[in-house]
Amino acid sequence: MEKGTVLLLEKTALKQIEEAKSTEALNNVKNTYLSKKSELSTLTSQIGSLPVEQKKECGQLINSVRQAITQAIEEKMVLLKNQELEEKLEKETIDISLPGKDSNLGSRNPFYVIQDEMVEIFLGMGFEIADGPEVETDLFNFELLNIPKDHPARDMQDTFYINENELLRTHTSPVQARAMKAKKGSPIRMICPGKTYRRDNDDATHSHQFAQIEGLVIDKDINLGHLKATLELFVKKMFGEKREIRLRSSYFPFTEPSVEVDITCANCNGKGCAMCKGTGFIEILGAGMVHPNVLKMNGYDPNQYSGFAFGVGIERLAILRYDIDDIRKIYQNDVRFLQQFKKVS
Ligand code: FA5
Repeated sequence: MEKGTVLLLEKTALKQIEEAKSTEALNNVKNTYLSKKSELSTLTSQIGSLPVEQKKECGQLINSVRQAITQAIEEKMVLLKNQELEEKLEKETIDISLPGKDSNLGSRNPFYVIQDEMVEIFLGMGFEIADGPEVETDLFNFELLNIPKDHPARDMQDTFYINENELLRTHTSPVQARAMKAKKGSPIRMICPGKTYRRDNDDATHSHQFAQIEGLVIDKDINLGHLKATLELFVKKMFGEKREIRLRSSYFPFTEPSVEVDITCANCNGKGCAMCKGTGFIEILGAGMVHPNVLKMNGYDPNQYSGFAFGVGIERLAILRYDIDDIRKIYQNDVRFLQQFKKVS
């Protein structure tokens, strides 16, 4: 075994280690000089066959070369790993001055904007929120509201029947009866927003599914003046101080007297135009004093208690407020329509 060959091997290896530019290249060098198939390993295996006097010297030489190469590789490896990490970190820096991706924010349906606003106004007047089922019984939807089986008023509110006794409620008024039963004869001041259904033909102002907010106040000495003042305040908060209301006599089996409530037309300021069909007013809700029969049927003594109730269509208010020409647009989910309400929602 030539000493010079081993020293040359060391020199070449150290040079290659020094020149290695990446951990990958350095691993290749390591493989070449330190693996089992390397020249150094072959030389080691030949030591056994050398004459005794050379064995020790050659063994020591090969070991020191192996150590030198191993140490040089280890030191260079640390260096290269740090270098590669720094390069990677530099490449991955985030440019925080780049403009972000614009996310397309939606807007609330005008229906919910109006519903929340209405609820807020009534909560401010001290009303509580009550709730009732959309699949209602004939008893609550009609009977307990003074509309018995053969009553002609049922014709005005035909609906979708589940079976003979269950139906999709035609108005939120059944919640009046439910609230009275729950309060068991004590005073009530509640509103109930909710979905209602009718077998109405859909057109610009009618939908087979729509929503109402029911209102009910029962206490001692409640009169029509309380109803008028409450609705007047509601309309002014909703549509502005200039809006006036008008009460027209009407008929509902569950109120006596009954009224339809109109507001002055915003389009013509009450002068009369195409929108209000020349009348200067637009109808928004039905209301009245709770019928003594209804009080009696639901556990209140009409000689001690009186009350008023009203039912207002939410979509009808939404189309009036935003000048929407067709009530069906509220349900069609057309983004071009909905995006117009970004500012208000
Ligand atoms: C009623 O539903 C009564 N329950 C209201 C009431 C409550 C009277 C308490 C007295 C005491 P009416 O059928 O008029 O009444 O409906 C009330 C409101 O619901 C209407 O003024 C209108 O705003 C809305 N409405 C009725 N039918 C539809 C429909 N098909 N599509 C959209 N809105 C409707």
